[in-house]
Amino acid sequence: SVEMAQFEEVAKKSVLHPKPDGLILQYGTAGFRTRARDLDHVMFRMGLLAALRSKRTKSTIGVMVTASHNPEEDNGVKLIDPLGEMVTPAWEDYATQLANAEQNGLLTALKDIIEKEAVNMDQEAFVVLGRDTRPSSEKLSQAVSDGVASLGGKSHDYGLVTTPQLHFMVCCRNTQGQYGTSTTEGYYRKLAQAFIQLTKHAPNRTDDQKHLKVDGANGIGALKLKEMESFLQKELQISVFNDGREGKLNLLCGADYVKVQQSPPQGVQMTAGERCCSFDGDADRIVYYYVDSAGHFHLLDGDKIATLISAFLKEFLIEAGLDLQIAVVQTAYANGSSSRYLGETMKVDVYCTKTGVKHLHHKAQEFDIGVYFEANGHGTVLFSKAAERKIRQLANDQNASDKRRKSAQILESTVDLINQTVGDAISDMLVIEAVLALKGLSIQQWDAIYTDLPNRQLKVKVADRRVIDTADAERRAVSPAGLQEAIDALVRKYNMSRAFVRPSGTEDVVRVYSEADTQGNADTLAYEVGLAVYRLAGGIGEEPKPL
Ligand code: G16
Repeated sequence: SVEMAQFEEVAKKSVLHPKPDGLILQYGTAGFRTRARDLDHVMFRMGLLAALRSKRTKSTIGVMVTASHNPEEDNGVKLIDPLGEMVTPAWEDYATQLANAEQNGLLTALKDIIEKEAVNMDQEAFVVLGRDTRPSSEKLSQAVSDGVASLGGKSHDYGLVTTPQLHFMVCCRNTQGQYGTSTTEGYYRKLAQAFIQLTKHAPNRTDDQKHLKVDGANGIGALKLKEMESFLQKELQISVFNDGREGKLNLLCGADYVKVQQSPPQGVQMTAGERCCSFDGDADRIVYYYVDSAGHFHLLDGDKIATLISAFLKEFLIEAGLDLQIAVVQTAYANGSSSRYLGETMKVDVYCTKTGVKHLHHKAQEFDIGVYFEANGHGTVLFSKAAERKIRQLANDQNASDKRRKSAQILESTVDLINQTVGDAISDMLVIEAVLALKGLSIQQWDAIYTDLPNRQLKVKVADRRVIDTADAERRAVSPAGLQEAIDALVRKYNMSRAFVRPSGTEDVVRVYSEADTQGNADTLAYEVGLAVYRLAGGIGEEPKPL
C-alpha cells in the first residue's frame, strides 16, 4: 500500500538524519531551538510532521528554519499552520514525541500520531520552506524537505525569507490568494500599496519624516528591506545598517540586544532626534529608539508600539462612527506604565498572557480588534472577519459622510498594511511610520505619551531551568519552594516595584525582570532576585553580581 511504501522510505531516509542517543529537546516558546549541530534529525522529523499536518488539514503548511534572536551558532524551527498561525498545542506535543523518539522508535511514534489524528496517508501533502541567513540553515532546510518527501509530500522552497513572509505565503496559499499573492513580490506590492495609500492622507511630509535608519541585525531583514525599497517609491527612504556584509548575526545589534541592554546597537550612526529602529534575526520583532540632544538614549519598545497603534485605531474608529471593541494583549514583561496608560487613560481592555506570540495571538482573536505586542517588539493587530467587513463596507459607502468614509478608508489601508498572521518587523515598521506621518508626531512626541518605569532584565544560569514553574501568566513562581516568598520580600523594599522570573523557552537560562521607581532600584532588585534564583533554583557558574 501507499502507506507501507511511505514507512519504508521513512525508515531508509531517517538513517541519514540520525538522532544522537539520549538527546532530549523541549518544544519551546517558538519551536525547537538549540545549537545547530544538534538539529539535523529534528529538522527531518519536522518535515515528517509538517507532511502529516498538511495531509490532515488538506492545506499548505510552513516550516521556517531560524533561531531568530539567538546567537549565530544556534538554529531552530517554527511550524506554521494553515492560516499562517503557529501550530496548535496538540501538535506541539506530537512534535516533541517525534523529535525525541530514539532512532528505532521513530516509526512507532509516527504511526501513533497518524492513528490519533486519523490521517489519511493517501492524501497529498504540500509544505513551504523558508530559512534565515545562518550558515547552518540551508543544510537544515534540506533535511526538512527530505522528511516531507519521504512521506510522499511535495515542497516549495522560498529560500531566504523573513519568518513573517513565510507566514504570509502560507496564508495566501490557503485562502486561494484572497490574502495576497504568495510570492515575495506579492508581499512587497501588497504592503507598499497600502503604505502609499495611507501616507496620501499626510501630504506634506518633510524629508526628515520620510527617512528612517534601520539596524538589520546582520540578518534576513536587511536583505528583504533592500528588495522592498523600489516598491515604496521613495515614500519611505530607508538607510540599512548591519546588513550582514561584515558583522555577525545579532551580535551587539538587533532588537533583542537593544531592548535587553537598553542601549543603541553598534554600527548605526545616530544623530540627535533621529528615528531609528532594530529588527531581530528573522525580522519578526522591531523596536524604535533615538538619542536626545543631551545624548541620552530613549527606547520605544513593543509596549510603546501597542499604545501608538491602538490609540490611532481608536481615534479613527470614533471618527468613522464604527462601534468595534478594541483590546490590547500584553505579557508580564509589559512596562507597568504602559498597562496603566492603556487601561486608565485610553480606557481599552488590557489582558496579560504567558510569553510567546502563540498565546497573545490566541487571546487577541477574541475581540473585534485585538492589538497584541510583547515588550520585546513582537506583535501585530488582528481584525475579526466582521470588523474587517464593516470597515471595508463603510470605506466604499457613497452615502456615508466624507469624514466617516475617509476615516474608514484610513482604517482599511491599515488593515491591508498589517500582517495579521504574526508579528512582522517590516509591516509593523510601515504601520508605525504611517501613523507618525498621519498624526504629525515626532519620535519624541510619541515617546512622551507615557513615561516608562525604570526596568531591568537579567539572565541566570541554572543546572535545570525546568525546576522553575510559574502561574498567573508567569507573574508568580510556584516552584522551587521559597522562591516566590523571597521575590515578594525583595519587591517590598522598593517603591512602584514588581519582579518575576521564568525559564526561557528559547535559551538555556532563567530570565529575571524587575521594575521600580528609579533605575538604581530596578537594577538592585533585578540583581537581588537573580541571586535568589541562583541560590534557590540551582545556579551554576558565577554568582550574579550587582550591576
Ligand atoms: C521568541 C518568541 C517570542 C518570545 C521570545 C523569547 O521570539 O516568538 O514570543 O518573546 O522568543 O522567549 P523566551 O523568553 O521564552 O526565551 P524569537 O523572536 O526569538 O522567535
